[in-house]
Amino acid sequence: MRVRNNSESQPHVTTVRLPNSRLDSIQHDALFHLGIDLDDEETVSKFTNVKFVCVGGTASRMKSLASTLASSLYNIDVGTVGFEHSFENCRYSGYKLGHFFCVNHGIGTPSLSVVLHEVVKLLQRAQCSDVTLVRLGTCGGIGLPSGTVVVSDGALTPGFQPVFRTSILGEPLHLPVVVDQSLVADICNCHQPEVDDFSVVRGKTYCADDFYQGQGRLDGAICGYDEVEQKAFFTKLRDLGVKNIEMESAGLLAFSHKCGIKAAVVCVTLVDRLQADLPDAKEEVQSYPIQLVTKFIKSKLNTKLNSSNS
Ligand code: R2B
Repeated sequence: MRVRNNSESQPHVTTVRLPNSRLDSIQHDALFHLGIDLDDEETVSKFTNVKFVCVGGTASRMKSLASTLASSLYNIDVGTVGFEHSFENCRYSGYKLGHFFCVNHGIGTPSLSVVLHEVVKLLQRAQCSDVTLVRLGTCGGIGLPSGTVVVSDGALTPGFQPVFRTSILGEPLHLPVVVDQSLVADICNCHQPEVDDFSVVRGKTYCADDFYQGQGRLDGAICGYDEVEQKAFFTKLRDLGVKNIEMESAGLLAFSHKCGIKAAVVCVTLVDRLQADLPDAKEEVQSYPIQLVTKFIKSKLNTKLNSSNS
């Protein structure tokens, strides 16, 4: 990302600048899965003021988040919210209003990476600046009751290393997982234990590449281990400081670091994996990351608006 400092007296403005210089010379480009033509200046310009991109697995959770943000940031009644741009197609759904853009990513890093490529290309084309990306997800906890919110301060992948394993031209490619610890602290600080119905913890996340064997479940269609080996896996994770298991954190943190965009992962536990394999949490726990991240975005936007007015 290139840092543009417009004048000595103004704060640094960090404009999205992706590490692919070829993008500048492509004649016609479109975002195939978002259904956006990058030559459509009217649509692209609607995204220029985006400061927060929120992603999460399901379209319904992202719509619920977008409605909550519209109401909380802009006092728009949840029932009447009209987005400046939205799409709901068979792959992904997205909702843009004011400073936020919410989009779902499906399950796992392959699905996530497709949408991330297209979202960050849109941010660059729209000349967005000072963007923060947050994943709001679900996960299994390690020794945490269902409904606990975990803010990731690291992510490990199979092999127990902080690297995202992907491929390039048929060869393995390992990208480092880098976490912005001040962003983690800022999000955690928005928790109000006296008001909120949920607990927040920070810790490492184990990013698996499968929901069943990859996460040590005994109830998959195939299972090549027993209860003792399952327990040893969880003990190892716990000893490494892992608080939760999901399937996207490492990809999101490594990809956004490579693109120079600040990012964080906030997930709610649906089951304590030391007790059970099957998620057992109430539906309402899915609102907990939404509540926490809404407070975070609101506080950051207030700070930005106050500093630009002073
Ligand atoms: C958590 O929940 C999903 C699987 O049910 C997956 O996206 C994840 O990481």
